Amino acid sequence: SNEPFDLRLPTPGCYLDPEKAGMDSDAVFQGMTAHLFYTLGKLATSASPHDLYMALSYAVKDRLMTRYLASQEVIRKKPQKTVAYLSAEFLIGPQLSNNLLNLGITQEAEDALKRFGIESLSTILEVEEEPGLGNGGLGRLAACYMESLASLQVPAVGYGIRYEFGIFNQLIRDGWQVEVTDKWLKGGWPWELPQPDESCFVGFGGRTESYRDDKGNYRSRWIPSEHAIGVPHDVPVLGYRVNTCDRLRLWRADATESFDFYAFNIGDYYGAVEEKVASETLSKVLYPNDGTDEGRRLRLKQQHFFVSCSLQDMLRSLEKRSIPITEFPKHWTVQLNDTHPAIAVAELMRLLIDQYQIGWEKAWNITTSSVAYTNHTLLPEALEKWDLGLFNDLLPRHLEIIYEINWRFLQQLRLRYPGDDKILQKLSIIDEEGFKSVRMAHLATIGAHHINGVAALHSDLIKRQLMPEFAALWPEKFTNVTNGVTPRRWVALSNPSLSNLLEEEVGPNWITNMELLKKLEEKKDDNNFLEKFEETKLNGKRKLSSFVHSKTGILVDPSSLFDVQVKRIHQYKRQHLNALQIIAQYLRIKNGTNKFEVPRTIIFGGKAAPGYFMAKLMIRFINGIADVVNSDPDMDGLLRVVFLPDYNVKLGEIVYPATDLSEQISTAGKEASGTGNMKFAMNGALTIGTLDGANVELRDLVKKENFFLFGKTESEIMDLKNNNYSPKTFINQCPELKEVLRLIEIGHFSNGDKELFKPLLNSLTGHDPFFVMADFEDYLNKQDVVSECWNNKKAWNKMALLNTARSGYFSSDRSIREYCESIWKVSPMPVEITCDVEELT
Ligand code: B1N
Repeated sequence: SNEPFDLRLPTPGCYLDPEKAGMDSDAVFQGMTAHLFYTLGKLATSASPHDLYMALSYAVKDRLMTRYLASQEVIRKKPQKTVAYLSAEFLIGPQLSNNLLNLGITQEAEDALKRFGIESLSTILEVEEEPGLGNGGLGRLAACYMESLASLQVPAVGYGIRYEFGIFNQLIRDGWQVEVTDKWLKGGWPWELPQPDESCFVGFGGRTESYRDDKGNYRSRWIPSEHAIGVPHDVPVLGYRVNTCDRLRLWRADATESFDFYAFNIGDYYGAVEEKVASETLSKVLYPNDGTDEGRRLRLKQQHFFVSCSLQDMLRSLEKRSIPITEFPKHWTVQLNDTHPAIAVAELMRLLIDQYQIGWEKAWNITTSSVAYTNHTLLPEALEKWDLGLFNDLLPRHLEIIYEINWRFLQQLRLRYPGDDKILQKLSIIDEEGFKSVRMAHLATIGAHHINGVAALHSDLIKRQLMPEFAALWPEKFTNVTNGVTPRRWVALSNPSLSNLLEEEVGPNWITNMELLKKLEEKKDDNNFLEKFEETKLNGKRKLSSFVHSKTGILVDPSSLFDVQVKRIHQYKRQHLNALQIIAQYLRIKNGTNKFEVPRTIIFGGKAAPGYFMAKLMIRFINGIADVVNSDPDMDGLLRVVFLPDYNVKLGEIVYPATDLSEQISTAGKEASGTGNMKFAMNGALTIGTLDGANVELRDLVKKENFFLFGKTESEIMDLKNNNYSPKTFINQCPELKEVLRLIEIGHFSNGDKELFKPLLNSLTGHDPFFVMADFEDYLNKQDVVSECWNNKKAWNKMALLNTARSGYFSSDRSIREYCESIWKVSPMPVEITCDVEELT
């Protein structure tokens, strides 16, 4: 049914018009046609959905370019402080839908697609592969922050790594997780701009030597034994309905020369190719650990690689504009997303001292006034420590610099705490116990002007537990910025029916001013409105139900309570606590002792680190329970359990709008913030949760009557720990828990296999490091309260509405404003665009 169309190109530059030109459906259609023909070599008549996705994406990318270039011009012409957000992970998710939304041409794109015989935009959006360049919350936070920076018109560059393989794809086979390589680049990824002429050299290994400079001073220089080249691949990050289009600059590692011709000539062909292969391995794959540090050599190489490229890039930007290097802090504010880029402290010192011949004191001043550090975890297994030998081997010059930083720091401490060797040992960058190592959190803390945690409780624990001595030394350095998420992706894009209702009620501005949602509180007793609100949720649940069916074959009832836990699988996040609770409910239904006839669909999603045995066993455990529950006719209409494979950003967009109950059940004190909790609340889910991370603030904001609280507090957990916690005591006090454990033990969820879940059972009944047994009964009781509430649908809807209405604080726009004001000292810089093409070229 394709009608003939003409192949004329759009007038070159027609989309430079600041208002509307190039943004109507006709122009989008013309752009697509041209890209199909010239970029993809396809005729419209034979274009596949993937071809149309590519063509539309290129046409949309074209429409970002004016804003992207104009945003760079603003900085060039009127130098302004720019945020450099350094992160080993950017979990940006699908790009097409977000760019259409931020440009304001979603409808136009849909109309253009109709002319290619495509009835709905969603069929094209579904084709997009997402770049999984992150593990979980930390990487997704970086993506939300880039979007908010652009939307707030703040000049910013995100610096990271262009991994060839991102986080693995997850399959479930016989209940187990199977990892499959993520080939996100295979169909071509239209959103990046390679900039080979802005490549950087990075050294590794070798040795240092001292020499005397012209003035007769002793200096050190580094003679690396290997090199890699970083080639920037830039992704434009457009703000919401503004001209600011910031940049995500991801470095790909290339070999210095594709062949070492000397080695080639003497006949060492394989030796010659070896270095090339080694350096290209650098940006090959993302480490799939969330919250554990493996201390692997290649990981340190990756970190130094992208940090060095990024700092060289910043310094070069000053040179290009003839700005003295000593003015670095006026032009760049460098944020370290956890310690993964913490080598920046040593690398910036090295570049300033060795490359730019700046003296130590001045260099240190420049470094410490530009660098700030965000801590994302207190878990000891996540705190990065590098073996001293490995570090020296890979970065000998950096180690010299770190020794000097440390020596000066320890001198300062000796003055303040005369004779106190303990404190020196404790705060030193070098850990002298056992295998000597470099503590990256200490390097970051000493080198930064601010250190922040990611939720109020977490920031408090950093000061009280993680680094009390540092906090006493520099109280003014320590601060909090509670995480946030972008309402553009997590409400406007993912939940169109809720967004329409919000717009009807409070106007369109809630998208950039989430506090306007407070106005919804007026509707909390308006039956008519509450029903409309419930209807938006039902729409989401229908969509998720059909997704669940298509992926797992399980039929779920959209009118049942959707109870969801999606996040990385981790013992501290306690998916097994949820699983045990399901078994208790199953037993009650079997015994006819269930108090409430509440149909529930319990949904899990999340990946386990490939080397994390317990987490993988938890997945197997959930699937074992799902098999038994879903195949038992007694459970029909009452209980369903689903493990959704391959949880990622794209799937999150389907899950958040469809959730009634959000599970945020980590052991108090362990989850630094959590950000899924925020996405759920915005979309009108109620939370069952502990007083952990940002849950604490969420409960304060939505008010305690609209939050299902359970569990021990952080200080109660500490007390248990300090008083020989014994899970057995809790098991013995709770007959239902005993029954649950017995059922697992006899192999009821493993086809009679009594060995399969033994490690899990032994952990829970032995040490129970995450206090699952201690919190079980309270959790189970609170789940009863949840069911009771569900039976009063009106009361439930009111609570849900109040969650949405009061969640505005968790917009990443608020977080970014706080970073700008209290840490970065940067202000917005609007970007004007004129029609004058000449001015831009
Ligand atoms: O960072 C998120 C928080 O909301 C979460 O609570 C926190 O767990 C998460 C090593 C990490 N902390 N640490 C990591 C990721 C990868 C890696 O290799 C550690 N992720 C978090 C955003 O603040």
